[in-house]
Amino acid sequence: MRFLHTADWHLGKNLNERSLLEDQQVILNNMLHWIRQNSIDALFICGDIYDRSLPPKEAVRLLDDFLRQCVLELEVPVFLIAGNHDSPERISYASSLLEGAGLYVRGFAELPLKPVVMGKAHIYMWPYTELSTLRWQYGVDADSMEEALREIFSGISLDPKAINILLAHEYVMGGIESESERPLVMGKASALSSEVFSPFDLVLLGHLHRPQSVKKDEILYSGSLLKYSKSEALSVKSANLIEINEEGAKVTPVTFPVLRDLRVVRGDFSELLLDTSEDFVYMELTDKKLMADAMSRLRANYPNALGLEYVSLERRLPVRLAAKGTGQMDLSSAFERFYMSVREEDLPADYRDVTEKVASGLESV
Ligand SMILES: [Mn+2]
Repeated sequence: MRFLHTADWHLGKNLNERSLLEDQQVILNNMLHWIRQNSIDALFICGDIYDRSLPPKEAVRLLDDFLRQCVLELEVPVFLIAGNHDSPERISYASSLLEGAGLYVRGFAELPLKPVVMGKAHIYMWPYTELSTLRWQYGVDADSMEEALREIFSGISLDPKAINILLAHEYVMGGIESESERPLVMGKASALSSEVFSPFDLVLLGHLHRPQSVKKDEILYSGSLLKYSKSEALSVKSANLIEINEEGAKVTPVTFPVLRDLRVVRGDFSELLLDTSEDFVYMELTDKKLMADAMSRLRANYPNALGLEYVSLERRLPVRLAAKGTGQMDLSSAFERFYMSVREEDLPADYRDVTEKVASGLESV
């Protein structure tokens, strides 16, 4: 059997106030194209379908369009669980009706856990659920998520002849984080040991945005659909093709073409102006002093620039100001000092007139 495992689509996400919807649409179209060419038995989407619990309508439309094509046109069943960014109620709307069509959705945990059977594969779906919900609404007597899951998983009578697959959205110890995940709970209290999942043959996860296996060919993160932070600039995003045969599971990463890459460009101002790119770029300027209007001038070459940072700036400003004892300075002298530190030139005379007027006005208040 062949499955495709993906997660953390975060549909409707903005990055530095830029909508990623067009990028998400392009990669999902390319994923559909791949599914059309490479027959699979099901698609697993392991949580954080949307970026927020109340997604923008364009994101809802994008998911609707994808699911219609995948489930109805390509006749590939889709299994989808809620992550910590999703609203369980909204995600699971009409889910019992949709099951008949081949769309299996779990917004809420269903206890006791029962599998969806697809031949030899028994698929268990565990949407993201908070410990307090398990304790107060499901009556699970546990002090930690680890204890709760042990209790829940030990209550399942797994078929030893089946390939038991768990879909979940959790943080498993040993996994490497990026900057774009929202912690499941504050601190590391949500990290689960991989032993919790030992009843299952294969655990397919969402939550960590970097594709990785916590346990080779057994406990896997597909990673997010796209790069969602500067820290992911160098990572390669993929989905997992999982082929199950007599010997076990074979996992192969699959990448899909993107509309534009997200990367870091580094150099001094004049070097950066020599190139142009439509990519999402974070610019790291190596100039030792601030350049006037750097961002707006570079935007002409990098229309999708997301950020600019000076990485070699000589940070003399606080030292210089402190050394001169600005606490004792009058306001216009302090401003003059500040201007000289930033611009490395004298404060023009007409500026000085203005600052003196403003300062004396403020001091008389
Ligand atoms: Mn996520």
